[in-house]
Amino acid sequence: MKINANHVELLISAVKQEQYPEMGLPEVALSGRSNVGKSTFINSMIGRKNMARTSQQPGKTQTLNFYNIDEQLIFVDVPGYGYAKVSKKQREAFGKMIETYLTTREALKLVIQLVDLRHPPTEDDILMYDYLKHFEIPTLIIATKEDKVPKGKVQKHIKVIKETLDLDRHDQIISYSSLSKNKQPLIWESIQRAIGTASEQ
Ligand SMILES: Nc1nc2c(ncn2[C@@H]2O[C@H](COP(=O)(O)OP(=O)(O)OP(=O)(O)O)[C@@H](O)[C@H]2O)c(=O)[nH]1
Ligand SMILES: [Mg+2]
Repeated sequence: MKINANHVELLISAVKQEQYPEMGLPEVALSGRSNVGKSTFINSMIGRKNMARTSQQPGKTQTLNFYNIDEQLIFVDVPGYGYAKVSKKQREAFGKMIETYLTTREALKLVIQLVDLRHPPTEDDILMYDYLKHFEIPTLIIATKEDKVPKGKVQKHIKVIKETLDLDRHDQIISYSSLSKNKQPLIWESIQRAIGTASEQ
């Protein structure tokens, strides 16, 4: 199976379970702090500039956005956490929406947890990662914005992230830049491995 993202469409922006698409495709969801680059990551992986809406301001993505990729998988873009300007009420609503999706969705095969390569993971990043592990959700860590870290320091930053998250030995971590798109084949490989069983049925 080769994913070349020739055919990409937004299936739905969902806020509740009844709206999730029922196409029987495996799903890969993005998770991470607001503004870490989740929507940009999706665009870079599918080679589109503005399929998933991005912004320099945090709090851009406010719904669960399901993108059909070549009828082979669905990328689910998710609102970020840790954005102070969102009201308490809205934060709770986002939290509930994401929690429902993560804990009930059978089609979910992988969560791509984005962290910022420049900084140690935040308290929220640690909570999120622990949450994913508690529910035994397969996770791929992408340490993004690699283009902003000097080459010689990348490994050191990766080590800090591994240690701060107390990374499970089964979980892979890949540093990445949505600008340079290096290591994209490695990430596709990892995604394909995660959705493999489902796509072979
Ligand atoms: N230099 C650099 N900038 C990036 C990279 N990835 C994302 N950005 C920038 O980071 C900002 C936020 O990106 P988004 O993709 O909108 O972030 P998000 O995680 O979807 O944010 P929310 O929707 O608010 O949760 C934008 O200005 C992007 O251009 C990267 O790899 N390198
Ligand atoms: Mg977004």
